[in-house]
Amino acid sequence: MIGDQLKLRPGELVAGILRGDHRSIARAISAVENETEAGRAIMQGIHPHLGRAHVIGITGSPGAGKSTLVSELIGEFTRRGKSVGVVAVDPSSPFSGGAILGDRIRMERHSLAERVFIRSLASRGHLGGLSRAVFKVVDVLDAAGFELIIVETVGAGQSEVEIAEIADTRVVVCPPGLGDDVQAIKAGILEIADILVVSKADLPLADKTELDLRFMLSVTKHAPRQPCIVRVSAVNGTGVTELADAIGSTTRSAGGRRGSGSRERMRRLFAQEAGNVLRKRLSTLDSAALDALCDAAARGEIGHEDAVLNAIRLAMNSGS
Ligand SMILES: Nc1nc2c(ncn2[C@@H]2O[C@H](COP(=O)(O)OP(=O)(O)O)[C@@H](O)[C@H]2O)c(=O)[nH]1
Ligand SMILES: [Mg+2]
Repeated sequence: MIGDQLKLRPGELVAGILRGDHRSIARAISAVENETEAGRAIMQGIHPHLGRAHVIGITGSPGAGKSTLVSELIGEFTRRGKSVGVVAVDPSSPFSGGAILGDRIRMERHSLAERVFIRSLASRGHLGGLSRAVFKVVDVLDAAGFELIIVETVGAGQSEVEIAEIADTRVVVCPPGLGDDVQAIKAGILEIADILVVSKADLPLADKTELDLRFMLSVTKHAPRQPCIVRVSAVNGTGVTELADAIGSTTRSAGGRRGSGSRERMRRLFAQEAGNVLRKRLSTLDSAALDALCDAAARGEIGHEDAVLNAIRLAMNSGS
């Protein structure tokens, strides 16, 4: 039966991942993304094989030129003999650089196709769930032996924080013509960025964007890290080499997911996950004590905050 043949065998998939087999990788990603039993077994199986990849986060507003940049970087890194995994999280345009990339892969035939793996993840409008999925997909690609893993996400509030948690190197893409937006986003990006890319450097306003960024950096010299600025134009084919060099020189510098920053990252992940676990337990818990607590809260007999803490205690003691 076809159904039987397609059935996921975690052990075989793990072996396939470790061999770098693309079909196994794709199927394993689906399993871990959907949080199936097989997915959990796969994550356990690959656990001893993690921590080798250099993870690069690329973030910026929609249309900033991220996917185009990813495409250029794939070309540059593979020319340097590297293997590259890509995870694109972009609800608006699921890897719009795909066309360019498809052409390139067709041009260079098998060799490149084997050393590059691209996966788009749909945003589920659920930040915790999404970042969890991205962590896992990055781990699968890491276990598969990709030397560089690029994560493309739309930078908007929370997701900038997410990328800081995932990546060893954080690249923030700043397209020309942001105007006052540069000011608006500066607080967030300066804290997380290792590299600021002025994208679409062929456009006239790119000079102004670069000046704005340089000014921002000059007034925040006390910041713990000073990001570097690289101008890139996909149209003119300039700046990609410099960007790849800059990425290379940041390897494992400032913490990253396996470095000194990992304790903080785990703590934030726990805080996020704890909410999910509690929410699930509380909404499914069958408990007379909880019913009584809800009634008491509804009648105003117990303060809201106390009621919530009591509910959490009930959920914790219910075990599972
Ligand atoms: N002029 C110019 N346009 C670019 C450049 N890079 C990307 N674009 C265009 O910007 C638009 C958005 O690019 P895309 O890579 O999909 O941005 P993303 O949404 O950040 O992934 C597309 O129409 C690209 O053709 C560049 O270097 N110069
Ligand atoms: Mg994109």
